[in-house]
Amino acid sequence: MTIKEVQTTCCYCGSGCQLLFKTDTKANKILEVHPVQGRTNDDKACLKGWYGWDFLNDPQILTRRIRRPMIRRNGKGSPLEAVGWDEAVKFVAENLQKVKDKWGPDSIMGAASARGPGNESNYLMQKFFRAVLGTNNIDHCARICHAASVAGSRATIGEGAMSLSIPEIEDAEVIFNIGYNAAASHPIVARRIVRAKEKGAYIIVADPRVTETSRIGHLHLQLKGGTNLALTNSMAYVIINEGLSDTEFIKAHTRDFDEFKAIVQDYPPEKIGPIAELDPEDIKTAARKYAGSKHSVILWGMGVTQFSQGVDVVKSLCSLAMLTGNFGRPSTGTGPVRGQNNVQGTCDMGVLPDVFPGYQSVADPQMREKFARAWGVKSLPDSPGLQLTRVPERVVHEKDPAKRIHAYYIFGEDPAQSDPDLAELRETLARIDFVVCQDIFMNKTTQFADAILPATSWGEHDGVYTSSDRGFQRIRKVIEPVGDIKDDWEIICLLSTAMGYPMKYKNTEAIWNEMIDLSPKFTGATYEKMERQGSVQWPCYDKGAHDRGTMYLHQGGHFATPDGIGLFKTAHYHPPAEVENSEFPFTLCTVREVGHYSARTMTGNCRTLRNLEDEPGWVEMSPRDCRTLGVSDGDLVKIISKRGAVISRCKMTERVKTGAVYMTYQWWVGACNELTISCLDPTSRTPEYKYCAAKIEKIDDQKWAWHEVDTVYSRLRTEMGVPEKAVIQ
Ligand SMILES: Nc1nc2c(c(=O)[nH]1)N[C@H]1C(S)=C(S)[C@@H](COP(=O)(O)OP(=O)(O)OC[C@H]3O[C@@H](n4cnc5c(=O)[nH]c(N)nc54)[C@H](O)[C@@H]3O)O[C@H]1N2
Ligand SMILES: Nc1nc2c(c(=O)[nH]1)N[C@H]1C(S)=C(S)[C@@H](COP(=O)(O)OP(=O)(O)OC[C@H]3O[C@@H](n4cnc5c(=O)[nH]c(N)nc54)[C@H](O)[C@@H]3O)O[C@H]1N2
Ligand code: SF4
Ligand SMILES: [Mo]
Repeated sequence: MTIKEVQTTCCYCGSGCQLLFKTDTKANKILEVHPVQGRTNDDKACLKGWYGWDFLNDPQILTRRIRRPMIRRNGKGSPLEAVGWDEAVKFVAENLQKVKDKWGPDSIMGAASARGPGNESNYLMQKFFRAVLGTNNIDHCARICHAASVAGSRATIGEGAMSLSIPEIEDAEVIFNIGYNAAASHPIVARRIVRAKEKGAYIIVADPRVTETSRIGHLHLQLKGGTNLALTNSMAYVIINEGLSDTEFIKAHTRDFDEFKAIVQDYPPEKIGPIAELDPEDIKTAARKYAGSKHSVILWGMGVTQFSQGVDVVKSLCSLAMLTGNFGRPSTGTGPVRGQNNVQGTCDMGVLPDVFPGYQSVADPQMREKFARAWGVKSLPDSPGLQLTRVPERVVHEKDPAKRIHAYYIFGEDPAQSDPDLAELRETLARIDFVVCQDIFMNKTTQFADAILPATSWGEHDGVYTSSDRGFQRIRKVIEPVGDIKDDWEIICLLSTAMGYPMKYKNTEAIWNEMIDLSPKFTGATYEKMERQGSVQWPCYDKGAHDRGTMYLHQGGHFATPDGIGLFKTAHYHPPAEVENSEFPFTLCTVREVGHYSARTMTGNCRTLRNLEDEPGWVEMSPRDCRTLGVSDGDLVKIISKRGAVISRCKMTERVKTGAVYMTYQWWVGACNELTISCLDPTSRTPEYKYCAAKIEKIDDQKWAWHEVDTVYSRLRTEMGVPEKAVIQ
């Protein structure tokens, strides 16, 4: 047996934990995995770091790895046939060209991947879209995630990323944790919050549920879902009217304070208490504590961004930090803690409709010229492209065929599981002329694919991920890929070459070097520096060893806006789009659980994680609601919204308020996105996943219901092509 040790970065959340793999190279098998020292994780990992790599063994529990390219040679309705790479690449290139010739470049949409592939493949994906296809219609899951944080932060403080680093959290004196359940979503970040508490920090948690994170807190603001802006405006009211604001900071570093002040004057705690279902005294305590330190940190997540008013809340949070002078020093500032392992990186690479790599605007003629010259093309498209949440609008709801999306290249995302209002999404995918999926697993979206391009997975290729706190870290090949599959970046090169724009790179480092030379903020972050330091946080401008990167942003109150001045902004609160009513009396909110991850192709195929939890998931309900409906813990119930219905298990818990129910979006049978609403924030176009109206029905015949669940589960597995019984038990 030849044993090899390889260190790599975890492929799940943005905490960026470092893992050491021991493999038997002869047998091409992983023998052992354990966390090792890293900048963000010390030497710790959560259960997904320890057990979340088993999908590499392809045990075929929920779905299976794709091992060969597949195409529907005779068009929609014909079967998927396994083919060689030459034929698959030719098929995709010809079909994309056909759509481009007939309907123009903007009739093609691309979704890239914040998961396994890494920064280099994403850089090439946006280059392919812009330079070869000629459109800015390229986006990724940040849209349905932290896009509101990017938009709201850039409008106020000029930079969309976390201003501080994960390790700095533990030296904060006050942590205001809003709409963020770190204990389930980023356990390694939660550990820093616990450490801060141990060191004496005061922890405030604003969440309508009792969570493992709220249990860390000293003060739990158990607000009504959807009332964040009422709360944050009210906190600003208290800070201003009690003379707790940092007037010197405001004068020296900000603008538009008066407009901000005028809006928040409508939000006295006594008036907001009943709206947000909070004790006015608790709002005052939160405001006083937050304003009482120069090491106050705000951490937020999806409970802020996944609302139709998400951008406004982000602006108000950045304004709270400016109001109290909480920027520009260690252990202070704002933390939109990015979700996926490489969602920060996929944004960094310009996989967004409005920016090139390094956040350089596509609307800026100088930037277009720079990239056009570097990429050897005459010109690049100048108008910002389409956001991926608007694809249904441009397919199902678009009357004019000339304005429709006719081709969709989906690379490492599963919209048919993770986008809102799945019935509408399925109709959208079915109506698009040509759909390409590039993935490692068969998923719900591949069923709609006209061509499937199989890629190597994390663990089977090299590259760089960006952790939530702007840290570039290497990922490394651990085992050899099995099957006729290729690295994502190689697949994009083949397609590009077939479409008349030859792309050739020796390895991921060659791609990385091209990218950093075009992106001033990243120029200093060479592979060599990452190797030496372990992690390089951007901005890092200079390749020299003296530039080690940047731990925190906005040093000395100098913001990332063009003139360095921060802008105060907020808005008036309004309720979510679809509120509870007599027909649908419950509010449905959709969240995460610790052991499973996003669309679950990966954790659903890890034996230990599958054994912890399986279909059809759970719906959290208050004991009072359970009594009223006559259902018990563990019963299957039907959850219904205007858009669909699903079956899931009732989890009776004191942790949720009466009238509010919660599902996690990990389940394929109990798929909550059958129910969610596709209402979007007008600026960030992020869906309101956290709030819609629903009703719950008791199911009298539980035996029938279990049979139904089993039938759907088995049908789904058959559609994925997995055998009746898992291959490896
Ligand atoms: N109801 C509800 N829905 C939600 C949310 C919610 O809170 N509620 N949250 C939303 C959020 S924040 C997000 S980020 C999205 C996530 O939604 P998705 O991005 O759709 O989910 P993932 O499971 O991350 O799916 C990624 C896909 O990438 C594939 N993949 C993994 N590694 C590789 C690789 O190396 N190469 C290739 N080619 N493919 C790979 C996986 O097999 C999988 O099919 O879900 C959103 N959906
Ligand atoms: N185990 C696991 N970890 C993950 C993921 C996963 O799927 N599984 N996904 C990753 C991804 S893509 C992301 S983006 C992150 C997201 O991580 P989080 O932001 O923690 O995600 P959620 O659990 O969706 O939402 C956070 C909290 O918001 C609360 N909330 C709901 N409505 C409101 C409201 O009106 N106001 C306030 N203040 N709070 C509200 C919910 O009760 C929930 O506890 O997690 C990442 N980590
Ligand atoms: S905290 Fe996130 S990065 Fe760390 S081991 Fe868990 S899933 Fe992986
Ligand atoms: Mo996310």
